[in-house]
Amino acid sequence: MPYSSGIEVSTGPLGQGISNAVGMAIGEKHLEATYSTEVFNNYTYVICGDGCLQEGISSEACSLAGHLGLGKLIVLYDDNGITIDGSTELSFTEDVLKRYEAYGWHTQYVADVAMGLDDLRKAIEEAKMVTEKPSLIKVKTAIGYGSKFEGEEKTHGAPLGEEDIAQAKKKFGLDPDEKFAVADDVKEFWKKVADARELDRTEKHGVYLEWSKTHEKEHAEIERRFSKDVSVSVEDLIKAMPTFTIGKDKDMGKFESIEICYSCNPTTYHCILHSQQLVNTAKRF
Ligand SMILES: Cc1ncc(C[n+]2csc(CCOP(=O)(O)OP(=O)(O)O)c2C)c(N)n1
Ligand SMILES: [Mg+2]
Repeated sequence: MPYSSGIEVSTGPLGQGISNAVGMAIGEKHLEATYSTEVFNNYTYVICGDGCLQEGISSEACSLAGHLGLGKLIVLYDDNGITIDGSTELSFTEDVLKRYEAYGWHTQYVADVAMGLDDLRKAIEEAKMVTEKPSLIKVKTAIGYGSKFEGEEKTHGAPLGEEDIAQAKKKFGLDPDEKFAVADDVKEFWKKVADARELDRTEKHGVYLEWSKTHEKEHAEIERRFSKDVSVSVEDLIKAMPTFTIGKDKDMGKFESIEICYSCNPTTYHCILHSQQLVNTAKRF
């Protein structure tokens, strides 16, 4: 299994990224519980905005995350008080932290990140200590920080313009005539981060290889999962499925779909299926 120092998912549809993250955190918990906490122990971080938390899909996914107690899921909510159309006062005035608390999440509030990141770092460390609940950290920010339009929806998508960019660069001590430039100290900082991550990745891979020596069966299974080899063709899967006769077999639909899920199970054990209305109403478990 090639160890990765990180997997990033960026999405356009609001609510989708945070919902993906819930799936990724479920995946981590499942692998950890099935194989080893030594080998599988990553965190899933989310940076999301007001729009993501307005979307219905995020409510459903985050409710499940709270129910499952996904302690390694940490969400940073960019509370900038602005969406594409203007102030959040126009359409989003609920108490987000209270809602997430009701979902069973651990919640925190960081009032400022402009003057330093210590409070945010502390909040992330605290979130990591809470192992039984997912964490939401509401972080107060300003959209378009440094622009003349700071705090306004204009900075959401419209170009700031030459003059505004130049004055913002001056404010941050950058040369306004230099374009697409990355300052040396920034490059240096990220080089250090990349080196540390690479070291971490190599160390974790070493732990996995060591563990694999005494867990041959599990090692083979993990390698199979990560090579995306389901070892079965779609044709064979279809052949293994039970057949039903329309009009003869009662409860068509619900009943058959669970039977089909079960017929796939021995070969697709690495898939997590989530279904509704299939247990009691279809008299199956
Ligand atoms: C499902 C979905 N609906 C609508 C949009 C269009 N849209 C793009 S950004 C945005 C507002 C997002 O506001 P927020 O998340 O607060 O971002 P900010 O303006 O603070 O950067 C909307 C409605 C979208 N991308 N996805
Ligand atoms: Mg916003």
